[in-house]
Amino acid sequence: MCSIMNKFRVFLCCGGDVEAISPEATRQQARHKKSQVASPHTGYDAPDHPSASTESTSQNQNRALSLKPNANTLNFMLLGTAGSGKSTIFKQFDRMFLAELFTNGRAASIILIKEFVRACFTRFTRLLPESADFDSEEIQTLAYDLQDTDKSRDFFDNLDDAKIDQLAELWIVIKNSPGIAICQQESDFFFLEKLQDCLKIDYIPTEEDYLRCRVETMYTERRKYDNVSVGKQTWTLTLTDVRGNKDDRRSWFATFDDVDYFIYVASLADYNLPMEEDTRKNRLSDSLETFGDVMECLKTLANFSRKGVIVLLNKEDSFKEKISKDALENHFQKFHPNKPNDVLESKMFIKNMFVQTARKKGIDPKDVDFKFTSAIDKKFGEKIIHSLIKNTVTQIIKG
Ligand SMILES: Nc1nc2c(ncn2[C@@H]2O[C@H](COP(=O)(O)OP(=O)(O)OP(=O)(O)O)[C@@H](O)[C@H]2O)c(=O)[nH]1
Ligand SMILES: [Mg+2]
Repeated sequence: MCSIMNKFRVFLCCGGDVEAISPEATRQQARHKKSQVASPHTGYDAPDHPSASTESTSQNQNRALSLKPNANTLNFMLLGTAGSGKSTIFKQFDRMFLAELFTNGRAASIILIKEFVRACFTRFTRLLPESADFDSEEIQTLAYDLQDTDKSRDFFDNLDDAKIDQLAELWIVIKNSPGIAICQQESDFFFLEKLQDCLKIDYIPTEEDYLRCRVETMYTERRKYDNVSVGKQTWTLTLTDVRGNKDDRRSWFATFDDVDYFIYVASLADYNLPMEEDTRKNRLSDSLETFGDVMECLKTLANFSRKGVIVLLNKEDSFKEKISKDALENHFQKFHPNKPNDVLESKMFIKNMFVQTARKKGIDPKDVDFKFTSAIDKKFGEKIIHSLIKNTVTQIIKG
Protein backbone atom coordinates (compact mmCIF):
# COMPACT_ATOMS: atom_id res chain seq x y z
CA MET A 1 0.00 0.00 0.00
CA CYS A 2 2.76 2.31 1.02
CA SER A 3 4.62 1.84 -2.26
CA ILE A 4 1.46 2.48 -4.27
CA MET A 5 0.93 5.73 -2.44
CA ASN A 6 4.52 6.72 -3.01
CA LYS A 7 4.18 6.00 -6.68
CA PHE A 8 1.59 8.70 -7.14
CA ARG A 9 2.76 11.12 -4.51
CA VAL A 10 4.63 14.09 -5.74
CA PHE A 11 6.67 16.19 -3.42
CA LEU A 12 6.85 19.66 -4.70
CA CYS A 13 9.64 22.02 -3.90
CA CYS A 14 7.91 25.32 -4.46
CA GLY A 15 9.19 27.00 -1.34
CA GLY A 16 7.48 26.91 2.04
CA ASP A 17 6.34 23.60 3.46
CA VAL A 18 6.66 20.58 1.26
CA GLU A 19 3.19 19.26 0.50
CA ALA A 20 1.93 16.24 -1.32
CA ILE A 21 -0.64 16.12 -4.08
CA SER A 22 -2.09 12.70 -4.57
CA PRO A 23 -4.18 11.95 -7.63
CA GLU A 24 -4.54 8.37 -6.37
CA ALA A 25 -7.91 9.04 -4.78
CA THR A 26 -9.06 10.58 -8.02
CA ARG A 27 -7.88 7.58 -9.98
CA GLN A 28 -9.78 5.20 -7.71
CA GLN A 29 -12.89 7.24 -8.10
CA ALA A 30 -12.40 7.41 -11.85
CA ARG A 31 -12.48 3.64 -12.04
CA HIS A 32 -16.07 3.76 -10.76
CA LYS A 33 -17.17 6.66 -12.85
CA LYS A 34 -18.61 6.23 -16.23
CA SER A 35 -16.21 7.50 -18.80
CA GLN A 36 -17.20 10.42 -20.95
CA VAL A 37 -15.56 8.99 -24.07
CA ALA A 38 -17.11 5.71 -25.10
CA SER A 39 -14.41 3.68 -26.80
CA PRO A 40 -12.51 0.44 -26.46
CA HIS A 41 -10.31 0.04 -23.44
CA THR A 42 -6.59 -0.52 -23.90
CA GLY A 43 -4.10 -1.19 -21.12
CA TYR A 44 -3.15 2.02 -19.40
CA ASP A 45 0.54 2.72 -18.98
CA ALA A 46 0.87 4.18 -15.53
CA PRO A 47 2.81 7.43 -15.55
CA ASP A 48 6.44 7.34 -14.59
CA HIS A 49 7.35 7.83 -10.98
CA PRO A 50 6.97 11.51 -10.44
CA SER A 51 10.34 12.98 -9.82
CA ALA A 52 11.22 14.49 -6.47
CA SER A 53 12.99 17.29 -8.30
CA THR A 54 9.96 18.61 -10.14
CA GLU A 55 10.23 22.12 -11.48
CA SER A 56 8.20 24.67 -9.59
CA THR A 57 6.20 27.47 -11.12
CA SER A 58 7.76 30.78 -10.34
CA GLN A 59 6.31 32.60 -7.40
CA ASN A 60 5.54 35.80 -9.22
CA GLN A 61 2.10 36.14 -7.84
CA ASN A 62 2.17 38.24 -4.76
CA ARG A 63 -1.56 38.40 -4.26
CA ALA A 64 -3.20 36.02 -1.86
CA LEU A 65 -6.11 34.19 -3.39
CA SER A 66 -9.04 33.66 -1.10
CA LEU A 67 -12.19 31.80 -1.88
CA LYS A 68 -15.52 31.56 -0.15
CA PRO A 69 -15.04 30.26 3.42
CA ASN A 70 -14.92 26.44 3.52
CA ALA A 71 -14.77 26.19 -0.23
CA ASN A 72 -12.99 23.12 -1.47
CA THR A 73 -13.58 23.62 -5.14
CA LEU A 74 -11.10 25.17 -7.52
CA ASN A 75 -12.20 26.34 -10.93
CA PHE A 76 -9.56 26.58 -13.63
CA MET A 77 -10.17 27.96 -17.10
CA LEU A 78 -8.00 27.51 -20.18
CA LEU A 79 -7.90 30.46 -22.56
CA GLY A 80 -5.87 31.19 -25.66
CA THR A 81 -6.10 31.43 -29.43
CA ALA A 82 -6.70 28.51 -31.80
CA GLY A 83 -4.10 25.78 -31.75
CA SER A 84 -2.14 27.19 -28.81
CA GLY A 85 -2.38 23.93 -26.85
CA LYS A 86 -5.39 24.29 -24.50
CA SER A 87 -6.94 20.91 -25.25
CA THR A 88 -3.54 19.25 -25.03
CA ILE A 89 -3.31 20.59 -21.47
CA PHE A 90 -6.87 19.38 -20.87
CA LYS A 91 -5.68 15.89 -21.86
CA GLN A 92 -2.77 16.23 -19.44
CA PHE A 93 -5.22 16.99 -16.61
CA ASP A 94 -7.17 13.86 -17.59
CA ARG A 95 -3.96 11.88 -17.62
CA MET A 96 -3.29 12.90 -14.04
CA PHE A 97 -6.74 12.82 -12.51
CA LEU A 98 -8.97 10.68 -14.76
CA ALA A 99 -6.55 8.15 -16.17
CA GLU A 100 -9.21 5.90 -17.60
CA LEU A 101 -10.69 8.72 -19.60
CA PHE A 102 -7.25 9.52 -20.96
CA THR A 103 -6.73 5.90 -21.94
CA ASN A 104 -10.08 5.74 -23.69
CA GLY A 105 -9.31 8.97 -25.51
CA ARG A 106 -5.99 7.59 -26.61
CA ALA A 107 -7.63 4.47 -28.03
CA ALA A 108 -10.28 6.51 -29.80
CA SER A 109 -7.68 8.75 -31.39
CA ILE A 110 -6.79 6.13 -34.04
CA ILE A 111 -9.53 7.40 -36.27
CA LEU A 112 -8.77 11.06 -35.55
CA ILE A 113 -5.11 10.60 -36.45
CA LYS A 114 -6.04 9.00 -39.76
CA GLU A 115 -8.32 11.94 -40.52
CA PHE A 116 -5.58 14.34 -39.43
CA VAL A 117 -3.13 12.74 -41.89
CA ARG A 118 -5.73 12.92 -44.65
CA ALA A 119 -6.39 16.60 -43.99
CA CYS A 120 -2.63 17.29 -44.02
CA PHE A 121 -2.34 15.71 -47.47
CA THR A 122 -5.23 17.77 -48.78
CA ARG A 123 -3.72 20.97 -47.38
CA PHE A 124 -0.17 20.28 -48.50
CA THR A 125 -1.01 19.04 -52.02
CA ARG A 126 -2.91 22.29 -52.56
CA LEU A 127 0.30 24.16 -51.69
CA LEU A 128 2.56 22.17 -54.00
CA PRO A 129 4.28 24.37 -56.59
CA GLU A 130 4.00 23.68 -60.32
CA SER A 131 7.65 22.74 -60.28
CA ALA A 132 7.20 19.89 -57.77
CA ASP A 133 9.40 16.98 -58.72
CA PHE A 134 7.33 13.77 -58.99
CA ASP A 135 9.04 10.43 -59.57
CA SER A 136 6.08 9.02 -61.47
CA GLU A 137 2.83 10.01 -63.12
CA GLU A 138 0.98 7.84 -60.61
CA ILE A 139 2.18 9.97 -57.69
CA GLN A 140 1.48 13.18 -59.59
CA THR A 141 -2.11 12.04 -60.20
CA LEU A 142 -2.45 11.10 -56.54
CA ALA A 143 -1.24 14.57 -55.53
CA TYR A 144 -3.88 16.08 -57.79
CA ASP A 145 -6.68 13.82 -56.46
CA LEU A 146 -5.88 14.40 -52.80
CA GLN A 147 -6.47 18.15 -53.21
CA ASP A 148 -10.13 17.28 -53.43
CA THR A 149 -11.63 16.54 -49.99
CA ASP A 150 -14.15 13.95 -51.25
CA LYS A 151 -11.59 12.10 -53.37
CA SER A 152 -9.07 12.11 -50.53
CA ARG A 153 -11.71 10.72 -48.14
CA ASP A 154 -12.48 7.99 -50.61
CA PHE A 155 -8.78 7.16 -50.96
CA PHE A 156 -8.26 7.03 -47.19
CA ASP A 157 -11.39 4.93 -46.66
CA ASN A 158 -9.92 2.24 -48.88
CA LEU A 159 -6.31 2.15 -47.76
CA ASP A 160 -4.11 -0.88 -48.32
CA ASP A 161 -0.32 -1.37 -48.12
CA ALA A 162 0.26 -0.27 -51.72
CA LYS A 163 -1.69 2.96 -51.17
CA ILE A 164 0.17 3.67 -47.95
CA ASP A 165 3.45 3.28 -49.86
CA GLN A 166 2.21 5.76 -52.49
CA LEU A 167 1.39 8.25 -49.73
CA ALA A 168 4.88 7.80 -48.30
CA GLU A 169 6.35 8.56 -51.75
CA LEU A 170 4.17 11.62 -52.11
CA TRP A 171 5.15 12.81 -48.67
CA ILE A 172 8.82 12.85 -49.75
CA VAL A 173 7.91 15.06 -52.72
CA ILE A 174 5.92 17.39 -50.45
CA LYS A 175 8.54 17.82 -47.78
CA ASN A 176 11.25 18.53 -50.36
CA SER A 177 9.20 21.25 -52.01
CA PRO A 178 10.17 24.85 -51.26
CA GLY A 179 7.90 26.76 -48.89
CA ILE A 180 6.25 23.71 -47.34
CA ALA A 181 8.51 23.34 -44.30
CA ILE A 182 7.91 26.89 -43.20
CA CYS A 183 4.12 26.65 -43.09
CA GLN A 184 3.97 23.41 -41.15
CA GLN A 185 2.20 23.17 -37.84
CA GLU A 186 3.57 21.12 -34.98
CA SER A 187 2.00 17.76 -35.51
CA ASP A 188 1.96 17.67 -39.31
CA PHE A 189 5.50 16.48 -39.80
CA PHE A 190 5.30 14.30 -36.70
CA PHE A 191 2.48 12.15 -38.11
CA LEU A 192 3.46 12.33 -41.78
CA GLU A 193 6.96 11.12 -40.97
CA LYS A 194 5.45 7.98 -39.46
CA LEU A 195 2.44 7.59 -41.70
CA GLN A 196 3.44 4.04 -42.57
CA ASP A 197 2.87 3.11 -38.93
CA CYS A 198 -0.17 5.14 -38.11
CA LEU A 199 -2.21 4.24 -41.18
CA LYS A 200 -1.73 0.50 -40.65
CA ILE A 201 -4.64 -1.58 -39.45
CA ASP A 202 -2.85 -2.72 -36.26
CA TYR A 203 -1.74 0.78 -35.22
CA ILE A 204 -2.11 1.67 -31.53
CA PRO A 205 -1.48 5.34 -30.70
CA THR A 206 1.10 6.04 -28.04
CA GLU A 207 0.47 8.62 -25.33
CA GLU A 208 2.55 11.09 -27.33
CA ASP A 209 0.49 10.38 -30.47
CA TYR A 210 -2.67 11.14 -28.53
CA LEU A 211 -1.24 14.37 -27.12
CA ARG A 212 -0.08 15.40 -30.59
CA CYS A 213 -3.36 14.65 -32.30
CA ARG A 214 -5.06 17.92 -33.20
CA VAL A 215 -8.83 18.16 -32.98
CA GLU A 216 -10.20 21.66 -33.02
CA THR A 217 -12.49 22.35 -30.06
CA MET A 218 -15.93 23.39 -31.28
CA TYR A 219 -17.76 23.92 -27.98
CA THR A 220 -16.74 24.85 -24.46
CA GLU A 221 -15.98 21.71 -22.47
CA ARG A 222 -15.89 21.39 -18.70
CA ARG A 223 -14.54 18.54 -16.64
CA LYS A 224 -14.75 17.84 -12.91
CA TYR A 225 -11.98 16.03 -11.06
CA ASP A 226 -13.09 14.88 -7.61
CA ASN A 227 -11.02 13.99 -4.58
CA VAL A 228 -7.75 15.58 -5.53
CA SER A 229 -5.70 15.55 -2.35
CA VAL A 230 -3.47 18.50 -1.72
CA GLY A 231 -1.67 18.19 1.57
CA LYS A 232 -4.26 17.19 4.16
CA GLN A 233 -7.26 18.48 2.24
CA THR A 234 -9.29 17.09 -0.63
CA TRP A 235 -10.38 19.33 -3.47
CA THR A 236 -12.69 19.18 -6.42
CA LEU A 237 -11.18 20.73 -9.51
CA THR A 238 -13.10 21.88 -12.51
CA LEU A 239 -11.36 22.70 -15.76
CA THR A 240 -12.98 24.59 -18.61
CA ASP A 241 -11.59 24.41 -22.14
CA VAL A 242 -12.81 26.89 -24.73
CA ARG A 243 -12.67 27.20 -28.51
CA GLY A 244 -9.83 29.50 -29.50
CA ASN A 245 -11.18 30.48 -32.91
CA LYS A 246 -11.63 34.24 -33.31
CA ASP A 247 -15.40 33.88 -33.81
CA ASP A 248 -15.98 32.29 -30.41
CA ARG A 249 -13.86 34.42 -28.11
CA ARG A 250 -16.67 36.69 -26.97
CA SER A 251 -18.34 33.73 -25.27
CA TRP A 252 -15.33 33.23 -22.97
CA PHE A 253 -16.02 36.26 -20.87
CA ALA A 254 -19.50 35.25 -19.65
CA THR A 255 -18.21 32.81 -17.02
CA PHE A 256 -15.15 34.71 -15.76
CA ASP A 257 -16.82 35.50 -12.42
CA ASP A 258 -16.81 31.85 -11.33
CA VAL A 259 -13.23 31.12 -12.26
CA ASP A 260 -10.51 31.00 -9.60
CA TYR A 261 -7.52 30.55 -11.86
CA PHE A 262 -7.03 31.50 -15.51
CA ILE A 263 -4.52 29.59 -17.60
CA TYR A 264 -3.75 31.66 -20.69
CA VAL A 265 -1.99 29.50 -23.28
CA ALA A 266 0.10 31.18 -25.98
CA SER A 267 2.13 29.31 -28.56
CA LEU A 268 5.72 30.54 -28.91
CA ALA A 269 5.85 28.69 -32.21
CA ASP A 270 3.13 30.97 -33.63
CA TYR A 271 5.66 33.73 -34.29
CA ASN A 272 6.01 32.85 -37.98
CA LEU A 273 2.51 31.62 -38.78
CA PRO A 274 -0.51 33.41 -40.22
CA MET A 275 -3.88 33.00 -38.52
CA GLU A 276 -6.24 30.56 -40.17
CA GLU A 277 -9.14 32.97 -39.61
CA ASP A 278 -7.31 35.91 -41.21
CA THR A 279 -4.19 34.99 -43.14
CA ARG A 280 -2.99 38.62 -43.22
CA LYS A 281 -2.47 38.55 -39.48
CA ASN A 282 0.38 36.98 -37.52
CA ARG A 283 -0.78 34.39 -34.97
CA LEU A 284 1.44 35.58 -32.15
CA SER A 285 0.32 39.19 -32.60
CA ASP A 286 -3.26 37.94 -32.44
CA SER A 287 -2.50 36.04 -29.24
CA LEU A 288 -1.00 39.16 -27.68
CA GLU A 289 -4.08 41.19 -28.57
CA THR A 290 -6.37 38.49 -27.23
CA PHE A 291 -4.37 38.36 -24.02
CA GLY A 292 -4.81 42.15 -23.78
CA ASP A 293 -8.60 41.71 -24.12
CA VAL A 294 -8.58 39.09 -21.37
CA MET A 295 -6.53 41.36 -19.08
CA GLU A 296 -8.89 44.24 -19.72
CA CYS A 297 -11.90 42.13 -18.83
CA LEU A 298 -10.27 40.70 -15.70
CA LYS A 299 -9.44 44.16 -14.44
CA THR A 300 -13.13 45.08 -14.44
CA LEU A 301 -14.16 42.12 -12.28
CA ALA A 302 -15.09 43.10 -8.77
CA ASN A 303 -13.42 39.97 -7.40
CA PHE A 304 -10.25 40.10 -9.54
CA SER A 305 -8.10 40.30 -6.44
CA ARG A 306 -9.18 36.75 -5.60
CA LYS A 307 -8.23 35.29 -8.96
CA GLY A 308 -4.99 33.86 -10.23
CA VAL A 309 -3.54 34.14 -13.71
CA ILE A 310 -0.79 32.14 -15.33
CA VAL A 311 0.48 32.56 -18.89
CA LEU A 312 1.89 29.38 -20.37
CA LEU A 313 4.29 30.25 -23.17
CA ASN A 314 3.80 26.92 -24.82
CA LYS A 315 5.38 24.81 -27.59
CA GLU A 316 8.87 25.58 -26.37
CA ASP A 317 10.11 22.38 -28.04
CA SER A 318 8.85 23.40 -31.45
CA PHE A 319 10.02 26.99 -30.95
CA LYS A 320 13.59 25.84 -30.29
CA GLU A 321 13.61 23.87 -33.54
CA LYS A 322 12.07 26.63 -35.62
CA ILE A 323 14.19 29.55 -34.44
CA SER A 324 17.37 28.14 -35.92
CA LYS A 325 15.71 28.03 -39.38
CA ASP A 326 13.56 31.15 -39.27
CA ALA A 327 14.62 33.88 -36.85
CA LEU A 328 12.14 35.81 -34.71
CA GLU A 329 13.72 39.05 -35.95
CA ASN A 330 12.38 38.24 -39.44
CA HIS A 331 8.86 38.58 -38.10
CA PHE A 332 9.11 41.10 -35.23
CA GLN A 333 11.04 44.12 -36.49
CA LYS A 334 11.41 45.60 -33.01
CA PHE A 335 13.49 42.65 -31.93
CA HIS A 336 17.22 43.33 -32.21
CA PRO A 337 19.01 40.39 -30.60
CA ASN A 338 22.68 40.39 -29.67
CA LYS A 339 23.02 37.01 -31.34
CA PRO A 340 20.95 36.06 -34.40
CA ASN A 341 18.58 33.09 -34.01
CA ASP A 342 19.16 32.98 -30.27
CA VAL A 343 16.52 30.86 -28.50
CA LEU A 344 16.84 32.40 -25.05
CA GLU A 345 16.82 36.01 -26.24
CA SER A 346 13.91 35.24 -28.56
CA LYS A 347 11.72 33.61 -25.95
CA MET A 348 12.47 36.35 -23.41
CA PHE A 349 11.45 38.95 -26.01
CA ILE A 350 8.12 37.18 -26.46
CA LYS A 351 7.60 36.90 -22.73
CA ASN A 352 8.33 40.59 -22.39
CA MET A 353 5.68 41.41 -24.99
CA PHE A 354 3.11 39.63 -22.79
CA VAL A 355 4.42 41.41 -19.68
CA GLN A 356 4.09 44.78 -21.43
CA THR A 357 0.60 43.93 -22.65
CA ALA A 358 -0.53 43.20 -19.08
CA ARG A 359 1.04 46.43 -17.89
CA LYS A 360 -0.60 48.47 -20.67
CA LYS A 361 -3.97 47.10 -19.62
CA GLY A 362 -3.41 48.25 -16.05
CA ILE A 363 -2.52 44.86 -14.56
CA ASP A 364 0.63 44.63 -12.48
CA PRO A 365 2.75 41.92 -14.20
CA LYS A 366 3.71 40.69 -10.73
CA ASP A 367 0.12 39.51 -10.43
CA VAL A 368 0.62 37.23 -13.40
CA ASP A 369 2.78 34.14 -13.43
CA PHE A 370 4.70 33.25 -16.62
CA LYS A 371 6.01 29.85 -17.53
CA PHE A 372 7.65 28.33 -20.60
CA THR A 373 6.09 24.95 -21.33
CA SER A 374 5.77 22.10 -23.70
CA ALA A 375 2.30 20.61 -23.29
CA ILE A 376 3.25 17.39 -25.04
CA ASP A 377 5.97 16.74 -22.49
CA LYS A 378 5.43 13.44 -20.67
CA LYS A 379 6.23 15.21 -17.43
CA PHE A 380 3.95 18.20 -17.96
CA GLY A 381 1.61 17.03 -15.18
CA GLU A 382 4.37 16.63 -12.66
CA LYS A 383 6.21 19.78 -13.69
CA ILE A 384 3.34 22.19 -14.22
CA ILE A 385 -0.05 20.94 -13.06
CA HIS A 386 1.06 19.76 -9.64
CA SER A 387 2.87 22.93 -8.78
CA LEU A 388 0.06 25.09 -10.18
CA ILE A 389 -2.50 23.40 -7.97
CA LYS A 390 -0.22 23.32 -4.97
CA ASN A 391 0.65 27.01 -5.33
CA THR A 392 -3.00 27.91 -5.72
CA VAL A 393 -3.99 26.03 -2.60
CA THR A 394 -1.08 27.49 -0.67
CA GLN A 395 -2.16 30.99 -1.62
CA ILE A 396 -5.76 30.27 -0.66
CA ILE A 397 -4.74 28.91 2.72
CA LYS A 398 -2.45 31.89 3.31
CA GLY A 399 -5.23 34.28 2.28
N1 LIG B 1 5.25 20.32 -30.42
C1 LIG B 1 4.28 20.72 -29.61
N2 LIG B 1 2.99 20.59 -30.02
C2 LIG B 1 2.03 21.01 -29.19
C3 LIG B 1 2.29 21.55 -27.91
N3 LIG B 1 1.12 21.87 -27.33
C4 LIG B 1 0.16 21.54 -28.21
N4 LIG B 1 0.70 21.03 -29.34
C5 LIG B 1 0.03 20.59 -30.55
O1 LIG B 1 -0.60 21.71 -31.14
C6 LIG B 1 -1.83 21.31 -31.75
C7 LIG B 1 -2.96 22.19 -31.26
O2 LIG B 1 -3.16 21.94 -29.90
P1 LIG B 1 -4.62 22.00 -29.22
O3 LIG B 1 -4.42 21.64 -27.80
O4 LIG B 1 -5.61 21.24 -30.01
O5 LIG B 1 -4.94 23.55 -29.37
P2 LIG B 1 -6.19 24.35 -28.77
O6 LIG B 1 -5.62 25.53 -28.07
O7 LIG B 1 -7.06 23.46 -27.98
O8 LIG B 1 -6.91 24.85 -30.09
P3 LIG B 1 -8.50 25.10 -30.33
O9 LIG B 1 -9.24 23.89 -29.91
O10 LIG B 1 -8.60 25.36 -31.80
O11 LIG B 1 -8.87 26.32 -29.55
C8 LIG B 1 -1.99 19.82 -31.44
O12 LIG B 1 -1.54 19.08 -32.53
C9 LIG B 1 -1.10 19.61 -30.24
O13 LIG B 1 -0.60 18.31 -30.15
C10 LIG B 1 3.66 21.65 -27.49
O14 LIG B 1 3.99 22.12 -26.41
N5 LIG B 1 4.59 21.23 -28.39
MG1 LIG C 1 -8.96 22.84 -28.23
